[in-house]
Amino acid sequence: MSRGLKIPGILFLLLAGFSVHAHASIWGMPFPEDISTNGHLIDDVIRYIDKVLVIFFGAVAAAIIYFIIRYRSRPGHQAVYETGNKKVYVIATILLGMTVFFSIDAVIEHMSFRDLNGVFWNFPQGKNVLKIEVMPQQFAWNIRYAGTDGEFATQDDIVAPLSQMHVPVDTPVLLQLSAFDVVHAFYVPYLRIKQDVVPGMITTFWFQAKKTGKFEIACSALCGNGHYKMRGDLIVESKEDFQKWLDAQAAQASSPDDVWADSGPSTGGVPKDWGWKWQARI
Ligand SMILES: [Cu+2]
Repeated sequence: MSRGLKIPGILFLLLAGFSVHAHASIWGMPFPEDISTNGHLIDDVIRYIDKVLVIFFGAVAAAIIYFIIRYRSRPGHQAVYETGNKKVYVIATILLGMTVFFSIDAVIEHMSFRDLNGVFWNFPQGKNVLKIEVMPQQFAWNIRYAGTDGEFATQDDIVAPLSQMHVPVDTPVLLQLSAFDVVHAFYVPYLRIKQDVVPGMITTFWFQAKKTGKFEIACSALCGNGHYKMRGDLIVESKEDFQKWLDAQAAQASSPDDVWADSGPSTGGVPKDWGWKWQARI
């Protein structure tokens, strides 16, 4: 191999190695189990991005290999200075750019907005929807259910044990979240859900779990030096078990003060805005 080929060759092998490694980890290792009714939509987008990027990367890599071999330096060949501004090059570049844009960006945009408008922003309504309010703080999840009156910010609100979210299986769950201190993000890989939680603002999303069990809630926004331990449990249980648990919590009648975490910088007790009137969504 001539000296001129060594560096691009090594670079190519390195890039190819990284790429194979990255894609093997998507194709070779299964995603976490999808326990939600809508998670497959997210997986579809990820798989599409992965496939189309492999195709483009393969095409670019093959072209580079072809050109470095075809036009390598060798006796009797003179390099040609080419500015690349001939009309045909300009058109070829625009066409290539459009191919990439329409096969990657436009498709992903289409898939995303189809799923957002059809499913993720299409919040469930009706009596069987379970509503939960969540206020994360450094470094725990405060979780609240409406009491028997079905209203939040009233005396009979039920505050769950810290970072423990119980939900019934096969039931739409609608969450409203607002952060106490800094930006956190509510992340449940098994549900394919990741939602930013911002101070002074209420964000909303919904999910429906189709399998019982205990699943990790993680904070996925770097929120301070205890970020790594900001974990919670999502406990999906039968409707009967959930009702039993909720009744037991109501019977304990723990005040929000008993539950509010004081693990970060002193929080000064339960903030006034913990437990808000449920925000109607348009
Ligand atoms: Cu956090």
